[in-house]
Amino acid sequence: MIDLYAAGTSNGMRARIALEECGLKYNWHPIDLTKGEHKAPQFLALNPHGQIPVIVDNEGPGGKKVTMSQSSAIMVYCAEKTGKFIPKDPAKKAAMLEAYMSASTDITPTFGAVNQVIRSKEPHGPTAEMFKQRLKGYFKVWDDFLGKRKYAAGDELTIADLSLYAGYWRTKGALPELVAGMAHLERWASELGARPGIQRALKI
Ligand SMILES: N[C@@H](CCC(=O)N[C@@H](CS)C(=O)NCC(=O)O)C(=O)O
Repeated sequence: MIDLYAAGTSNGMRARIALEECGLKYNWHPIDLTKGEHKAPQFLALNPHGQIPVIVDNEGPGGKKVTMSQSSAIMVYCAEKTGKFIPKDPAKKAAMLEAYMSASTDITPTFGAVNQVIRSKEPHGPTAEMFKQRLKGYFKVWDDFLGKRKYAAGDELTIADLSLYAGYWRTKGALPELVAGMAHLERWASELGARPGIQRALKI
């Protein structure tokens, strides 16, 4: 059994989506960020960065326990453990890696930056706007891509889609204007959002 420590953020949901979609059994341990539970000593023992998500796989490689943070690493770990969502074909895998990194390292950190600026004590409007436009620009490119291919990295559903969906879902919930009017992105998102695994993951 796997233990998942997370909250309903895009990084937290990235880990939960991976577990659900890979069909891995897990215990859900919600971490209340507003109460600072991620800075408590018992949490810092799992991740000294004091950030969610964290998984503890009690039956990791060789039957040994694995403790892991970093939502994108967790996605790869779950996919490799179950043999799902990572293409076997090397060319398709290369496309998947590019798409996956864009979803994980462009979209989510930029959403995080917007959020941090907006929620800061003295929000700086031009900085917030700059990050918002950057995020919208990423989604516009994704909209173009998804007009030409079914899934984020081609004709196969991969962890790039699962990662991108977590970022899309958070952005749509908090800043819907940044993904408005993007028909291809919407077509893709409604297919992903209808998946039972994703629906279970996001029901918190
Ligand atoms: N690179 C990390 C980032 C994790 C992260 O930023 N977690 C946020 C929530 S989405 C968090 O725990 N924030 C609380 C804090 O930093 O104090 C990942 O992908 O998991």
